[in-house]
Amino acid sequence: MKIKKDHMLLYIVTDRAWLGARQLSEQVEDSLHAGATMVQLREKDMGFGDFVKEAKEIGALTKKYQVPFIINDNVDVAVAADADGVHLGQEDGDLAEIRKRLGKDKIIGISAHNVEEALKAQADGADYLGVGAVFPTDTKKDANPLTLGLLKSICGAVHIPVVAIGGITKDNIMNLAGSGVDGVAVISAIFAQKDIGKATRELLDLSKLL
Ligand code: TZP
Ligand code: MG
Repeated sequence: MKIKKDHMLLYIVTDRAWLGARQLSEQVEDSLHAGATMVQLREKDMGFGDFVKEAKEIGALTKKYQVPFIINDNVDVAVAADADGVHLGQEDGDLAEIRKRLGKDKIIGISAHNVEEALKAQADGADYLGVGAVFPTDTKKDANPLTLGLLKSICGAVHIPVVAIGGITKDNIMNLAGSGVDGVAVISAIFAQKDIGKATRELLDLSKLL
């Protein structure tokens, strides 16, 4: 699957922290049903076998809703589960090598925190950029906040799609208007919510106004 700017509108990134008695696949499907435009499976503490099994399960859902399915960090899991692509940080390996391994049809997203990283990722063949943290967040403890001015500079410097991430909620998303982002990537604003469908619809409607 090739990435389009519209896939960035509401990019949901999973987190098991707020599962309670529910299954992750149920939460993801609630959001897909309500219009989530892209899904990233993010597991920081899961063994390979379980990660692949879960990736196949979530991947089947994203196929049903025809949205891209991305694995955070783990290229081996993405290959084993035949995901649509991977999302990598600056320290997660050599983009050229990973591109060779995945092939040209898979999606590679890269986290960028300044114009230099953004331009390098684009030149090296990244399909989209994740840029943040645009607001303070408790979800990723080591995320450094970046100014809206810098976000705007990054968006202006590249032609590939850019998604903002970090602390985005329905109450602050409109502060991103005019920055040039193509959409928002969120964890807690979806997965920590009681009514995931409602949270998805609200954020998606606002994201379309950016
Ligand atoms: N990368 C930068 S901030 C962040 C990640 C993964 C966490 C986003 O989570 P939330 O709950 O949407 O702030
Ligand atoms: Mg990473």
